[in-house]
Amino acid sequence: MWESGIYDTTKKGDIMDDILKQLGLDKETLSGASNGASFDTDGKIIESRSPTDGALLGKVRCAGEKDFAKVMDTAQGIFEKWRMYPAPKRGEVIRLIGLELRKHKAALGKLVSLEMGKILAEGEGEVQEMIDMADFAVGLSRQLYGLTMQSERPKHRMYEQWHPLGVVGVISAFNFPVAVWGWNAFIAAICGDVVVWKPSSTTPLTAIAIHNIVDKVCSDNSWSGIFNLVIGSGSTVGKWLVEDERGKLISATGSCGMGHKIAEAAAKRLCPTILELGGNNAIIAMEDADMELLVRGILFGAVGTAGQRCTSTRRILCHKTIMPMLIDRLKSAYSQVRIGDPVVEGTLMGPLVTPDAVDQMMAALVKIKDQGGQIVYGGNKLTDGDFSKGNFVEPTIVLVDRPITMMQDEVFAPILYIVPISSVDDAIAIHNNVPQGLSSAIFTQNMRYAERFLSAMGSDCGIANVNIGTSGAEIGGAFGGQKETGGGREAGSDAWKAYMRRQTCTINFGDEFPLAQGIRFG
Ligand code: UN1
Repeated sequence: MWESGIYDTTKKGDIMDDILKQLGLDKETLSGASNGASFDTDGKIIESRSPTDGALLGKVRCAGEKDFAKVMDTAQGIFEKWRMYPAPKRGEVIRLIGLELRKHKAALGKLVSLEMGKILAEGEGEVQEMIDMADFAVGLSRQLYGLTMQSERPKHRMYEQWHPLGVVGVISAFNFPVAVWGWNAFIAAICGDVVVWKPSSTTPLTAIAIHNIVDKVCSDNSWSGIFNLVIGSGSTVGKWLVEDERGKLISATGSCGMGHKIAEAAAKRLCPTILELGGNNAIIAMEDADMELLVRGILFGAVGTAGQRCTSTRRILCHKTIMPMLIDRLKSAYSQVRIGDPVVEGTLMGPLVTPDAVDQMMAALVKIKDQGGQIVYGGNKLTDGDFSKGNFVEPTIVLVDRPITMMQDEVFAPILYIVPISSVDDAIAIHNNVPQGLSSAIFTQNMRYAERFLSAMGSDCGIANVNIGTSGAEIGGAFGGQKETGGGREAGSDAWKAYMRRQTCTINFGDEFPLAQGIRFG
């Protein structure tokens, strides 16, 4: 619950009030567990603090165990009706949600920026990503196609159809507090599923705002309860959600460590999962790369969102002939990055999400230096003046002669390694030699290099780009990756199939009883 009078006396309080007003929300009506759930007194209170200056943005009461059970019961009840509502009509509800989100794009973008720390343009971009997803889902609601097969038996017809799964649990991360929920929730909803969302406890206010906007549209259309929200930690609410038999699919975004735990718990009850976990994304820069595009691709990929995307560029595998030039260009570009309050126009890089994230980056840099990494740009916390209360760091470039052990890990911070390579084969071997497999890119004008990179002997990632960076994917494609990234696919293409169950149907319209494989029986 956003309790009244809890805001700091700083300007953050005014911004929050303004956002609340624009979103048409009042502080008292918001809670950490919603749809039919009243508070269980054991729901813990958590705080949401601005990563920019530590100001208190709001307090939220988490869902207690009884709240959670109520939400799951309600969700299950709604599912039994929603699954029989025609898919194109389900799409109509999502269309109305898309319209409502458009109205609130600026305010929601600002709330994301305020609570998570990404710059305003990226905060709004994320809301746009959710709107795009709504549009995509509306179209898809008329295209949940199944195939018709030719039966080997006379007067038999065979086809497959897709039915909803049931209650779908969505566990989202702090770094995309809005868009990733949209990828899952809107697809699940047009598929006829009902969604229970556990957002990151670091960004509860954003989740509450989205939930209220979306649920209002649903209740205006007599469908309240398609989207549900349960706030709390991974070890309580997250665990309940993954283990609850009523959940028929768990879609989770987060670290590889978190993914392992979820996969094990879900596997115990044979519940399918969609896992979108860590990345360790590289750009291969060949000797003929268009420098202008390359530098822009690296800058957006490595510095954007302060290196806190799962698609962030972490490694540059650079042809040795262009390495000195690239380093010079990058240093100059990095020195022009304006670091500061993400809500202020013109800022290019905001803070890291928590003080812990800063500590983790600094600890990683110590190990990187121990392993022979040479910091050629950045490497420090920013602590002076305006930076003193926030989680600010310098974007950092590290040179290594050859890959070091630390390069196997995903550090969720703006650390970029540059490694020399001498051929495309050399680059691809280094590229694939990490546990994760999310996103990848090559910058080249040589079609042989590009096609080699895209071939089955090339990048082993779920996303492979040419002359585009590793981050900033469009929603139309299926999003996700291989190896420790978890193998799940979300958003576009035919990712919807994971949110439905496939049924193969065979109909005999003759008066004989032929068996498949020509078997004669009795
Ligand atoms: C994430 O960081 O979890 O491709 C998602 C991108 C965004 C999504 C990132 N569209 O960078």
